Amino acid sequence: MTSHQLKNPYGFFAPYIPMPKVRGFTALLVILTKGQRVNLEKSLTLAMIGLGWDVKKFDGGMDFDLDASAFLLGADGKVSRDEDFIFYSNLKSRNDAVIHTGDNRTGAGDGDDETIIITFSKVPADVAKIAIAVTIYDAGTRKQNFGQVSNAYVRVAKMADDRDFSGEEVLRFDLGEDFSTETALVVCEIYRHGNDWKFNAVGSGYSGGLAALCRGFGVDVV
Ligand SMILES: [Ca+2]
Repeated sequence: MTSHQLKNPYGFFAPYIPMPKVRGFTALLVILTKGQRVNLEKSLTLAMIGLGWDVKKFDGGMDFDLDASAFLLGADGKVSRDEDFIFYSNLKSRNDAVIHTGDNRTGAGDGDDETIIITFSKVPADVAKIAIAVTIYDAGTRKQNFGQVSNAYVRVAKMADDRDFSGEEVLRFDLGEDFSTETALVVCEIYRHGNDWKFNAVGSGYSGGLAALCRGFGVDVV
């Protein structure tokens, strides 16, 4: 099957890429590039945000622990309370709208390393945007950065229920190799647009790790 241009359900022209058959079936998904924004279809009521990465060879000798997190932001781009920062020590948001399924300490193995589940109907009305980030745990002490990380991606899959971790993949954004000394990445944003939700493939790197991101999003950092 060759890649070809078709009008897809998201309303823009993008190549349809067949999923690898190793997943058990062949489906169609939309591959995004940095900065691209697309509508999430209304039938996507329960979404799994899967984040994955590999670590290049390096001689630090220490474990490389990347952490996914989600910031539930108001219209001003800040959290309205610290509990709206979802990460390895605060796995569930208000109303269970956003759930982090748990910390992976090594990133070993294939497939998603950490996942976040969003139930759109449960997202509180004062949340305008959900920013999804990946940061490097203890990057300063371990002298680690995203220049040592490869194959980072985020993908969105449609879940039939909250145990469906093999649902249909609808979006994927590969972040490429554009990073060097950064220790935090805002991978994507999922935001309200009228009565719909949209996905923005952000892919922006920052220094200062998770603490700097927290300060930027208005979370009190001890
Ligand atoms: Ca982790």
